[in-house]
Amino acid sequence: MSFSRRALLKASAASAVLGGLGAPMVARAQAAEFSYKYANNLPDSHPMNTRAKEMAAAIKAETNGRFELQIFPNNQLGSDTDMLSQVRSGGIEFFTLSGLILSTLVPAASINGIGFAFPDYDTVWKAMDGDLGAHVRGEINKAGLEVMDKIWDNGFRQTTSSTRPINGPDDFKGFKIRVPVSPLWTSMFKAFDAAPASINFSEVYSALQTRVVEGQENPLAIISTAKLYEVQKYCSLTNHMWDGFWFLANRRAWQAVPADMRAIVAKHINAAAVNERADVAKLNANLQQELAAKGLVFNQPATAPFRDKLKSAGFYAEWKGKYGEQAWALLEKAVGRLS
Ligand code: X2X
Repeated sequence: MSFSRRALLKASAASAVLGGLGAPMVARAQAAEFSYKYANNLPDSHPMNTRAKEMAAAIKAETNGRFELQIFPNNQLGSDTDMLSQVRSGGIEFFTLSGLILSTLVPAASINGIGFAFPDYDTVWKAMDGDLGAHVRGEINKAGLEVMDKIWDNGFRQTTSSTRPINGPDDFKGFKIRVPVSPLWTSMFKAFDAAPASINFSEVYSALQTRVVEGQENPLAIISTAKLYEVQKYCSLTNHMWDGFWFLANRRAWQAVPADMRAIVAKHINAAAVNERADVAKLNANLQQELAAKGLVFNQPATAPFRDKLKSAGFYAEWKGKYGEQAWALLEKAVGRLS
């Protein structure tokens, strides 16, 4: 009895001291009503994550701490394939994913990745903020996921290699190239007679380092922030497709947020997307020199021979058939005739 009483007194004395120090902090740091996870596959230093941090702070401020966003960059919560199933089940609430990879669930979502469709960023944003993007978002919704209005930029993709530069479509013959997990990517590099291997981004650096594959393709902002230049020698500015990330949300989690708070969250996410687009476009325009200084050897092949090769391989006709007349017409309205 007396022993436990003394222990109790000691314990309460200790908690009084702790309480005295801790109380004001506890009063300030109120637990958020909603604490949602946002996961992605890109390094912490990529503009996607720097803008996401700003956006999380803005959301917290405008909701008076009621909505908290926890960011998990760099495949911390798994590969894209893992994270896609987690956002569907509700294990994570938010996830950014390339439309091309999302096409394993929503076939229409890869349409912006059709080879050599987009000539420049102006055309991209007009289409993706316009009818083509609206069509894709509608299909994402039908598949049971929520998606924010503004797509985030990944960029125009370039081809890197440890073995040889790509000067024209013939150099792709037999080329062992990593592609993301997506039927469109595989189809396009098969049309070039390359040997594409589907590998999640989380495994790309090591696949290049161990030479499981010779090359890969990504925008300069990723080649730089993911340090792929450390394990690649050549960078061919093929600009073969434009790729972007849809900001996805688990439907149940999204609808659990009151409408007024949802509007605040969506506003800041979409604003961050627009800022991220500017950051990435700037990086993609300016990184060549920096990467060359790190040892990458650059070349810029002409586009027409690649396009001709895809045409003669039946690539455009095949994908027009898959997406259907209506979706293909939206793409051609934005970029001009392809097939
Ligand atoms: O996996 C890739 O190459 C990346 C990072 O560009 C995408 O998310 C599509």
